[in-house]
Amino acid sequence: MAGSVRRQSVTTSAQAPVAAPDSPGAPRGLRNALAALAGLLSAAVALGFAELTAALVGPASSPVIAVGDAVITLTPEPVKEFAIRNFGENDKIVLVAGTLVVIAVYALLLGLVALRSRPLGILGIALFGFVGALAAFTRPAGSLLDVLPSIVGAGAGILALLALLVPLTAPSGAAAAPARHGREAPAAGSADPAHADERMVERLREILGSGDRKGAALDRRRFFLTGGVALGVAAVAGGGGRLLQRRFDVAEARADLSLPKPASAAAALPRGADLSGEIDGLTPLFTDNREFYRVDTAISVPQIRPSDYKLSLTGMFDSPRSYTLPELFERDDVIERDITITCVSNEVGGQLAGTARWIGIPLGAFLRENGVQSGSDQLACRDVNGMTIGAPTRSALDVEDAMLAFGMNGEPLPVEHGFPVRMLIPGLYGYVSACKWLTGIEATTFDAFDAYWVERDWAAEGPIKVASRIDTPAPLREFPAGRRAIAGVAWAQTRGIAKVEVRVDEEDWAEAELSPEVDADVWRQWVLPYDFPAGRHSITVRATSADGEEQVEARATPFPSGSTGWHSIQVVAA
Ligand SMILES: Nc1nc2c(c(=O)[nH]1)N[C@H]1C(S)=C(S)[C@@H](COP(=O)(O)O)O[C@H]1N2
Ligand SMILES: [Mo]
Repeated sequence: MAGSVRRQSVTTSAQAPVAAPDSPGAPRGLRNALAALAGLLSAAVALGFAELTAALVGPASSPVIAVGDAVITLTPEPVKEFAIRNFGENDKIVLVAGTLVVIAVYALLLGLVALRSRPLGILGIALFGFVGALAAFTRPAGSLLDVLPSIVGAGAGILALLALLVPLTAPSGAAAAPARHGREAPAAGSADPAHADERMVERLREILGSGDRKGAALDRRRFFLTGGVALGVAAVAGGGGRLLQRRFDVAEARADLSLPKPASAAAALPRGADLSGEIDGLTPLFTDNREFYRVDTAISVPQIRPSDYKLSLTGMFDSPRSYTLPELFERDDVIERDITITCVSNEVGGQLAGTARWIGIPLGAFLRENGVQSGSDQLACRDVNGMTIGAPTRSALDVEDAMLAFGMNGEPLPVEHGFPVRMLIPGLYGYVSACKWLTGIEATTFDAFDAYWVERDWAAEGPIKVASRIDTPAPLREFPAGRRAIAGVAWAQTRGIAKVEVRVDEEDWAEAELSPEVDADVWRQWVLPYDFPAGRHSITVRATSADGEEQVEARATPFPSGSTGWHSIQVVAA
């Protein structure tokens, strides 16, 4: 038999086995495909064990979440804005999906590399674990323990990879042996103590050596068996891990909480305060909690147990202290207020604004009580993950109805909206006033400290701009010619809206009817019935605040201090 260098020969232990013509040599394409699949399965096992470990350490230590968080932190502002603009509330789902796709591609390549060099394959998974560990550890609230899921995951991934490569690179002799010896004996050599060393070396080479040797046999059956086991283990570990992570969920604790009765209730709504019942497509006066826009940097929503909650005051206070949730709930100055909040990232005509009835305690009184010092011009607000939002101390003290809120539309704050406590300062964009999951307020100065968004070049102070938006008709809609309502909302928190004007095509501006004012901090709906002749029309809206500021016509992007421009849409009457 040509080229049949048998392994029995002691002298060949250092030689690479050479293809035996009768060995079941596998097509190269198939071996590569299976190696790539081995990479993918190993990644699944790694992620599965990481999730399982994260169930012990905490959800934020999961490498996918931690890497996603790191990506958010490191992403340049224009890209982030693009994501908020195009994916809106789904930006985090897109990010996690994107992270998983990158991991999958990496894993496929890693499988191919590992087929050629196992050490390189192992290194590849170790690197993958290192990135996860680094991301988890360097989170603002990260600890050394947070590296554990990545390390355990990488270890499990390496074992899975090695196990999956064995059937792809079984030495040809082994596979061919039974045929040659004509007996059922995969263990032919192992019973013989004389060959024990040789077997060891062989095993070692099998596990660590270059797998892509010519003629290595491919044991498909064993590969799919091992692969099936790997997939099952990954699913059980990952699924179980996710399930166990639910023990961190605070949904139940939130449901068990009852809000204090406010000492000062919201003012009664004026008659006909909400016009949305009469006009299809008009934004309701109050936004349902479930419909409320959400903007934050948290991939996994922070879960704070009410019993663990502590709000710490630090920095330039005369008598700083910390507060538990009952200490806040039991105060006798609890207020209930209707307030519209808006995001600096809102585009002209955008949806990043909402109105709720909030319950909380007055921020100004709270700060004074703790002796906030006159030298402080910034409050560095920290959430439970260490995210920072810098609010001007002046506004926190002086803006009427600025509050530490714990109730939203009759319920404890929804977890996504900052449970159990967030800050609200009417008239400022959320990124400088509305810190959710608030656990720390440090009285400091703008000179001494740049908060998260300011570090990313957003304006340090963020007063909201006068804005108005057309809700109906919807842009680019075709509707029957004739009379129909043009309607929408307008806001200028703390000042109030005095006037909304609408222009159709090149006609004069016409003043819209406004819904009764609920509060200067609440948006106003506006309506203008209009007779549309058949044809194409453009509709433009602009608002004026009660202190006489007209909405700015010039277009500006949200970055760095909020968009400006009149909202204008095209419609067709047929
Ligand atoms: N902890 C924390 N609070 C945060 C943010 C955040 O990323 N983290 N985003 C802010 C921004 S930019 C806005 S516009 C508001 C949005 O509040 P909402 O999600 O309840 O609508 O929350 C603010 N509070
Ligand atoms: Mo925002």
